[in-house]
Amino acid sequence: MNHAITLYGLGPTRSSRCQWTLLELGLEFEFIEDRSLIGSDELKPHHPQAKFPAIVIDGESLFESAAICTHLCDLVPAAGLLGAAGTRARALHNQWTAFCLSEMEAYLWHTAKHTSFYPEEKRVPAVVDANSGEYRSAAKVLNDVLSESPFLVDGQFSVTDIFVGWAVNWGRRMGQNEGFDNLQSYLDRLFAREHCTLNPE
Ligand SMILES: N[C@@H](CCC(=O)N[C@@H](CS)C(=O)NCC(=O)O)C(=O)O
Repeated sequence: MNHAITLYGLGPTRSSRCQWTLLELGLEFEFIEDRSLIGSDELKPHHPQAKFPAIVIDGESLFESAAICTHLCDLVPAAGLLGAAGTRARALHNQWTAFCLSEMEAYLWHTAKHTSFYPEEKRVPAVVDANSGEYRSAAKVLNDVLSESPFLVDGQFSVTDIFVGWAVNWGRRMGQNEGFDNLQSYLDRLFAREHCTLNPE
């Protein structure tokens, strides 16, 4: 089935999760990459906070990268990137995306805000160490799981790895993955994929 798809995003930001998912699924899409749309009235009909990513599928808007990637995979079940609703594979996908967002990515984002995004007067340096401890506690969980399996769900690549891999790579880029060798091997497996959109720098 053909869909009219427009993705709003920018380079290796969280929109790259959606871009990678679309490429893996073989779906055609228009990619609007325009930094000036962040915070704009033009983007608000698609994302109420005018952030990236946002997507429009057959005229319907959707935001939040986890919701977008999961929905895209539901549109193309034959691609095998996501277990069907009600299966153990889908439950594990839900588990790891929730874990990734709440136990890992939130702490990286908080640190990024307090080290570079916020104006100096709003930054609280004390949060950085606390955030690092929280992130690394969760990263250790993944590092242990990945000693048993190359990927997070049923031992094979899935959209869960596109999603979680982005946060693990952000942790690496922020110097937070030291000592977690399985996370680096995991990223190397992801970097090797043809459609990978993770920032390797
Ligand atoms: N939880 C959201 C995060 C969205 C988000 O914060 N996106 C960033 C880019 S990666 C953004 O647009 N930031 C601009 C801002 O915060 O004003 C998701 O996963 O889609």
